[in-house]
Amino acid sequence: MIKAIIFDVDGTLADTEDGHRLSFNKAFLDEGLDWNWDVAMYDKLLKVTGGKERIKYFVSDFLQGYSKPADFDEFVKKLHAVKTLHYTKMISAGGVPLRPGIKQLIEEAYAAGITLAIATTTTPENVSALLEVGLGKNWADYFSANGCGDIVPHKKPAPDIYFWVLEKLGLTANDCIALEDSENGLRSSLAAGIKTYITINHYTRNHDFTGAAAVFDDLSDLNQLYQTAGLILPAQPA
Ligand code: XBP
Ligand code: MG
Repeated sequence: MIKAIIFDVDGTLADTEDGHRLSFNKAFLDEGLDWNWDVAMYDKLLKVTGGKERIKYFVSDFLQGYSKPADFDEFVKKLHAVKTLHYTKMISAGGVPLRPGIKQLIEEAYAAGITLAIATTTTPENVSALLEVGLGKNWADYFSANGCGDIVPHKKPAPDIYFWVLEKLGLTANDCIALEDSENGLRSSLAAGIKTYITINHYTRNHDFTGAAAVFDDLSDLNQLYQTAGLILPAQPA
């Protein structure tokens, strides 16, 4: 019997990555940098999770002739903080809705007594902004653990964030299922031994989902997930 559902955030709860991309570009502008990530570039950069790590990846692998400022780590931290301000402002203004079926799944699973948790690479501020809009100001009440960003030393595809959540919940991997959208996310949850269901998006549709329990376009028909995962939850109207 599944005791808990662990949710990834970006790309899974909501299609947020273009919101992130536009926020990075606004931060570059604010900081006087002539960098601009279009969809094609961002698609490449999504190979690396974590906004700070992604900026460093861009500088090391895609920028020619750029001389790093003296305290590069501080520079990246500040740039990422500016980006997060832009992103939370955009999300709080209702910029990005939850994906189909997500709100209903969270409400039905919570009502059925299934433990819910979050395991994400993004920052806690970004999670709060997204779920305050999507689930209301008491959104945190749904979740027994909220594993975000820098709380663990190694981000996805490392399993750290999923191990952190399992520890917090006091559950084993076999008690849980995970919902993810990307190859990095799947590798992370599988490395933690957690059965994982995928919903794809335009950035991840061609990723390698070997090992996933199932791959769905989205959760607009929750019965697909309920039946495949063996979740006994209110049936959807036929
Ligand atoms: C996706 C990520 C994040 C976001 C950007 O997280 O890798 O880095 O792309 O957010 P997940 P930050 O799919 O694990 O939710 O700039 O806050 O990292
Ligand atoms: Mg994701």
